[in-house]
Amino acid sequence: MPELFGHTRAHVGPRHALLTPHNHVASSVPGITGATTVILINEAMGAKFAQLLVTLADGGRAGQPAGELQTFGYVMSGGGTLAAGKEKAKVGAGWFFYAPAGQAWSLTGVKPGTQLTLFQKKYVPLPGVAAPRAIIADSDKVKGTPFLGDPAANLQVLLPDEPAFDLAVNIFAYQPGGHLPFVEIHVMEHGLLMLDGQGVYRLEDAWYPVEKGDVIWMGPYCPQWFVAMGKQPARYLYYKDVNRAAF
Ligand code: UGY
Ligand code: MN
Repeated sequence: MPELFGHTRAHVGPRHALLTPHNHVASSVPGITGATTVILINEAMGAKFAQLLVTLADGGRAGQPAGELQTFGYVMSGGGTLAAGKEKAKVGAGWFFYAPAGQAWSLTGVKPGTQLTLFQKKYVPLPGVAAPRAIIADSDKVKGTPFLGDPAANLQVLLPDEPAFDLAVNIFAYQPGGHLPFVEIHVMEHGLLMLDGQGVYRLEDAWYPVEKGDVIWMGPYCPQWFVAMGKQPARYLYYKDVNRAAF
């Protein structure tokens, strides 16, 4: 969508935010070189996690040494060689990885223009439960299920649904006209990237037209609802904190 001079669809508030690609300003992030990196969401916005957008140039590299952060990454376009903990694979568009806290990860040997989004969060261990393992996989191989029985809203859960994980990342695909069945209000936060298509997102008491490339932060208890519009299906990737009642 073109943005009129001096105008933007973006909004940043205490409980939700919408950023469009027209708003992006790059930051330097340790471990990411030969790249344009945008910190889309982090504590400064009010979130308890960070979401980054990384666009790698020829010879660019992204990675971080073992530390207290866990990292989930999803490749939107391009590809390269990914390592996470002891896992290693050649990856392309639609692939994702999970590097637990205490394990290093890297993306090297990239095709110029490779783009990925990262979600990072401090891990909250669960007493008596072993920490999660590293994962590299192709989202095309993850089976989707109709959300609450609705075939117009298909949900792919990318990470294992196990108590060891304190975050989840899913892909929602909606047929045109498909929508969330009700206005959700929940304690979990979301960081969301529109992967395809367009629609209208209700956030608190505002309705936003959204399209591919837009990013949304939904804080705890942010009322939320989505309807897909247009001629093609809409898809979004989203983060949520899970499996911990108090921390
Ligand atoms: O998992 C979720 O909370 C999801 N249904 N929320 C959303 O798509 N905004
Ligand atoms: Mn939700």
